[in-house]
Amino acid sequence: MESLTSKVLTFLRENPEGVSGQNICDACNVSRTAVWKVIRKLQEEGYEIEAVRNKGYRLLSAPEQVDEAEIRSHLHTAWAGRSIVWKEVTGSTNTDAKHLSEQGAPDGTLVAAGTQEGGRGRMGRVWQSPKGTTISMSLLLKKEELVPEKASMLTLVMAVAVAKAIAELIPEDQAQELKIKWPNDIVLNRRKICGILTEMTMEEFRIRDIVIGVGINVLQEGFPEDIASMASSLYLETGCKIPRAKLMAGVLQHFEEAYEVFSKTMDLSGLKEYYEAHMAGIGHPVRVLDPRQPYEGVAQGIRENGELVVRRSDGTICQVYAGEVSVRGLYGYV
Ligand code: BT5
Repeated sequence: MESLTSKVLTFLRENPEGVSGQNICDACNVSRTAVWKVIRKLQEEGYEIEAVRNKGYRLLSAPEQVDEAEIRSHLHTAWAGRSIVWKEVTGSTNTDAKHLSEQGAPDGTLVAAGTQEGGRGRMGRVWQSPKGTTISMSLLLKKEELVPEKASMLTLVMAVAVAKAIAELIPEDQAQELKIKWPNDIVLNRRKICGILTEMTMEEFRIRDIVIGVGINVLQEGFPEDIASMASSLYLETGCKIPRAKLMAGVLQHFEEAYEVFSKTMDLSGLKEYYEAHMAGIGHPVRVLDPRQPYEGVAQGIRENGELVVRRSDGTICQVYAGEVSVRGLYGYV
């Protein structure tokens, strides 16, 4: 349910020149006092809102904070994030989304959190998501057309969406260095700023749901030693303090668009060109950390089904399925 707070915020954002209290009352079907109370609450939270007699309200600045109203006031999607569950603190938003799905949450539900105490990466790895600086969000998909063999492709669809959303909010020259590291990372200046974790739950031989989790390092000013050499944040790399709620809304918007393209063919043929144009390490030597046997080769691109194509030194072509494999540059993380 869209709250009055998020409606008022949306009005203020859509009318940077100002909007009259009466207009808001009429559109939301509430009293002027109700609107005034919301404005006061927002001001207490740190929103700078100017109230001009006979003219109305104007939003001058907003605090860097994330909650349901903030996300919603930036959101222009048809289905992605139309239902939002916001938590200040949680274990893992992916786990939350699965539980909510079990209880009947609809397709497109977004679960987002201020911090995760049990954030997960792939294969049981830990994902760090400190409070106040990161994005932790999970999108629940319950779509008839999604059969199990399609699930891993959604990680790549989301990677395209995240890359596009970030590129829109950082200076163009810096966006040149924004790359997708197959299959599930976004890197900027060769450092990891985002990880994606797609999980599928089966129910009697069919998919009950797919949850796509996205963690983005937005405002951190430093990293713990264990990941300091390979991780970074958008702030550290660009100097831009991007409002997290705005970026989250952008990710959802671009995911919806990318999913639309994906669903036409149910594979990556429509997104392959963008993916490869922004793919880290394409044409370069890589080491494929296959749990059975690691090997080296040159990354060629991706197939329509999302597999990585690697040419080995003996000329053989390997198709790498994302499931259990990581890829490294020969001289570093990327
Ligand atoms: C990932 O796994 O990159 C997937 C991360 C997905 C996180 C989101 S947040 C919302 C949702 N809820 C969850 O519980 N998870 C999802 P993987 O490729 O396995 O990379 C994990 C590795 O990245 C770790 O072993 C660390 O080396 C490194 N790492 C951990 N935290 C990081 C961070 N904040 N930034 C960069 N690297 C990090």
